[in-house]
Amino acid sequence: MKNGVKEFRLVAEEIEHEFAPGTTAKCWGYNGSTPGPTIEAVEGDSIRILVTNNLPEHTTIHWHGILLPSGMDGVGGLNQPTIKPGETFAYEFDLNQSGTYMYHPHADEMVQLAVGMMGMFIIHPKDGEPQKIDRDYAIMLHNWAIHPGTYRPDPSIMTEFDLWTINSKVFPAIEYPIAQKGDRVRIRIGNLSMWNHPMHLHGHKYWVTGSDGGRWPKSLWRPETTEIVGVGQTRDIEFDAGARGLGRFIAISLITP
Ligand SMILES: [Cu+2]
Repeated sequence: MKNGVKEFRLVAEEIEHEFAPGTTAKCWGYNGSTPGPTIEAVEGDSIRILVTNNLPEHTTIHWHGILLPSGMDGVGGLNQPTIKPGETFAYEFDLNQSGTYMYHPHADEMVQLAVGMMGMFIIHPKDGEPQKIDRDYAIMLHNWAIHPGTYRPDPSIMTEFDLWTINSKVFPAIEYPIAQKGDRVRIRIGNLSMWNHPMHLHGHKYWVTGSDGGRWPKSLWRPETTEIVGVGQTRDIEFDAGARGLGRFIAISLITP
C-alpha cells in the first residue's frame, strides 16, 4: 500500500521456461514466469501497476475485461504511446467490479501472446463471497508451436500448435487442484490462446457461475461437465468436491478440438 493505493510491479522480460522436465524454451513473460503473476485485488481498491519493459521491443498491457478510463486500457498507439525498452509505465485505475479477468500486451500482440505474455487478474467482491469458497484455483490456457529442434515458440502459427498448456505447463508438470470431500471448489479458467478449449471434469458435474462479465445470478448458472472456454473468455466453475461420494480426486482434462 502507498498512500491508499495498492501498488504492483510487473517486469516484462525474456525467460527460460520449463513446460515439463526436459522441455524448456526461451519465452517471454512477467517477473520471471509465464503466465505472469496472478494479480489479486478487491472491488473498490485504487491500484497502480508499474510495468517495466525489459524486452528488446515495445510493449503495453491491456487489462482484459476491466472497466477503466480509456488512457489506462493499454492499446499501444491508440490509448497510449507504447512502453519502449527500458521504460516503466504506471497504470492507475479504480476497481469497480469483481470477477475473473486477464491481462496481456497490446503492442505486437500476436507475437507477444504467442511467446507467453499473459496473466490472470482476479478482483474479489468487496462484501465477501455470496457463498463460502474453500478452494479457489485459477488456470490460464494457452497453446504453443515449438518445432522440433527449435528453442523458441513460433508466433506465425495460427492453427497447428503442438503444446497445449495449463498455466504454461504440460503433463506431468501441471499442478493438480486438490480438495477435501465436501469442499466448495471454484476453478477460474482463462483462455488467451488461438483456440477454444472445452474443459471437462471427471467424476463431478459443476455449475458455470461466472464469466468475464462477473459472477452470474444463480438463475443463469448451468450444470455442465464440459464447458467451452472461448478465445479471450474466462469462465468460473463451482462444485462440491466428492459431493456424490464418487471420486477421491478431481481430474481436469483438456480436450483438444
Ligand atoms: Cu480486452
